Amino acid sequence: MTVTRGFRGRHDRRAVDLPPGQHLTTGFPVLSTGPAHNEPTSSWAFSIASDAGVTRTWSWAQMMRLPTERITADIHCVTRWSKLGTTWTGISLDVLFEDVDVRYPYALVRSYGGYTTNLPMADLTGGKAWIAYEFDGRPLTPEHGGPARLLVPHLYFWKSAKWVSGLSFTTTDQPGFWERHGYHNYGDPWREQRHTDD
Ligand SMILES: Nc1nc2c(c(=O)[nH]1)N[C@H]1C(S)=C(S)[C@@H](COP(=O)(O)O)O[C@H]1N2
Ligand SMILES: [Mo]
Repeated sequence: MTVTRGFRGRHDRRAVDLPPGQHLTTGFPVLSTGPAHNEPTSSWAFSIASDAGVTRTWSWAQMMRLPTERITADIHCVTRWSKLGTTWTGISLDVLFEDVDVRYPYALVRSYGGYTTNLPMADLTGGKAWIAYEFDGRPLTPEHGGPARLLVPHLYFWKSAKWVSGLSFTTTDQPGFWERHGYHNYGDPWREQRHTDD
């Protein structure tokens, strides 16, 4: 099928913008392995650790004083729904990494409740990943990861850890929860990296 780019309207992005095997959803499905683990902002903290010990911790108040960005991104769940043009407010991980030694090849991201997911550092830097705390102009709801979640929209959405609490730099790649349970280690939706051997 041919789509003339000039004729693409807001509601006609399907053919060109959907990764293989995905379909559009207008809702916002909730996918979690268990109950929501939203931490009150009074006790919420985000910490970056390395094998040299805890490197940096930000309280909610400290995090909210950092420069924020409005992000518009398409999101793709491995269960085949995609949502185009979602809007978020968040803090780029580049901001958090400014005064941290980031000379590590991988990170293991962790969440309140124990969820983990692994990413190469190259996918968390360079304007590709955020700590998101607003969706569609409103505070992130608990079921979608509030008060804050990781947002890495260029990879399948399981990499976007809800109720995020921090990350650890690692020298070797340490698979996270879904990566140990049959999902692909990297998860590029455009290459359909859904399962371990895809
Ligand atoms: N902490 C945590 N983060 C998580 C999950 C989870 O179970 N726990 N599920 C992942 C999966 S598989 C997907 S598709 C998205 C779903 O996000 P949503 O519920 O906001 O749509 O969150 C990801 N982040
Ligand atoms: Mo998912």
